[in-house]
Amino acid sequence: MKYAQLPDFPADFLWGASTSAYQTEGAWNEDGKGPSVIDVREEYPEGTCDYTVATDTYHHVEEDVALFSELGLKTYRFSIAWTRIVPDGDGEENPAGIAFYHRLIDELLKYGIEPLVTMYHFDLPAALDEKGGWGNRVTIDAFERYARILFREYGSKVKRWLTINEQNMMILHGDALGTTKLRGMEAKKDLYQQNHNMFVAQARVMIACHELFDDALIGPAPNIAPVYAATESPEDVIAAENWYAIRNWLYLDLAVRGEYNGIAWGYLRERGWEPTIEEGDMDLMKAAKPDFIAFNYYNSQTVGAIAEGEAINDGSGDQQIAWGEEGLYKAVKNTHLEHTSFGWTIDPSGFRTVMRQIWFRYQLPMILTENGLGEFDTLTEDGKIHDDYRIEYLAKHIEQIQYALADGVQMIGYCPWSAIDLVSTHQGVAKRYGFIFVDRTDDDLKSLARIRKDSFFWYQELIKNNALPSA
Ligand code: BGP
Repeated sequence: MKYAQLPDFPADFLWGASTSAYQTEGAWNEDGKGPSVIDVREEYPEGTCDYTVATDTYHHVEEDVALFSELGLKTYRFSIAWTRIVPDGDGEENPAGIAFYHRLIDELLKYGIEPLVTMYHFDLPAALDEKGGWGNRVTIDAFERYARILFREYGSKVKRWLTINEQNMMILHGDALGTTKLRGMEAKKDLYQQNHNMFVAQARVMIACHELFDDALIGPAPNIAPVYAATESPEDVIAAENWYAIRNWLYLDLAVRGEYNGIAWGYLRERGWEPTIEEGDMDLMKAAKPDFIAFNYYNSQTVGAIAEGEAINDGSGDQQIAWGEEGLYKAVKNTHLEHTSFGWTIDPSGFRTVMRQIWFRYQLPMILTENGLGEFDTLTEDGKIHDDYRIEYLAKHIEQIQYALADGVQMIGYCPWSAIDLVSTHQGVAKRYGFIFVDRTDDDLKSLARIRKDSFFWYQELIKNNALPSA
């Protein structure tokens, strides 16, 4: 459906930008920080760097926040490294790490930028991982304790919290992200136990947040992708619905309604992967209520039914990771969509689809916490980065928010990935997302100078006018 006129963005719309700790901070072992599962990772895709220096934001706090202010951000979404606060996950607190985030938050508040804080973005403390990670319920207690330290320290300054970033990606693609040592299908039972335990931990933290503060808001932050059926064949439609439920709704149904999605549960039961649910777990999840839904959107997925013994297709993978699963679905190439240089589908209208679906399913305000274009950027001789392709990508997605607003959806903010260049999770530094270029490559740290890209000035104008600049 088209509209003759699209609504304006609400006056208080939260224009922001996102990052995560391990992809930007560097200083991986400074000032008492303990190692996370990311830091102890042994393998990286060929030609990509590790995360030891990253964007070195740890040593550029004032400079970077001044740039975010110049950009006009209303909010900045970043994550706190659990291992800076509690280096081994559940032992002594680290005052230097706690002080670092006070400095960052104070700097943001100085410029009137609202901190939007992710408590956990893939970087589980390595010491907890050694004790069984999320498979061990000790980690639930450790996460609640860590969250309560964050509330104690930053609760008077931070009013919007995100619990766990992309729990579904950690469960579905943990080996690719380096977030779990488990490999292969035989590990799935353990993974779904970890999944359950993470939900219990999240529920405890949401309840604690509401008990401690009257004015703080908290929500989950999964990655949500629409799943299209490859054809009008009823089998393909069912395959798409199944994958939709297992990839997306499992995570939001538990976080919002405190219920296991029926299709996802059927899948787990059929394979013998149901988690052990302890007494009180489901009551706790029912009692925990998020105030909003944050979600990350990059692309859509197109799937079809898979015949017995059929090879898994490599048509159009989920973020280039998931291609299908025996007895469940196969990925199919969507010939209607273009791809980025890194092979991810580009699908702005899929963004509208998920905004509508999430809203009409849960009726909670929504904020987009990641969306963006990973591309090779070139620093040209004029000392600039002419990333018109990124501007086009963002403009097309932002326009979809206006369509969704016209559809009656309550979108309250948009925080694209990423505020500044960082180390990508799968493809190193060469794959850039930021509004601000950072002068380094995968094998040469160079000057680490910050340079405003063309998209920086474009987004700055957009925020100033609270409207898309005319093309
Ligand atoms: C999301 C993660 C981010 C970020 C992004 C882009 O899954 O939450 O941390 O990495 O994907 O992915 P990539 O860096 O692999 O291009």
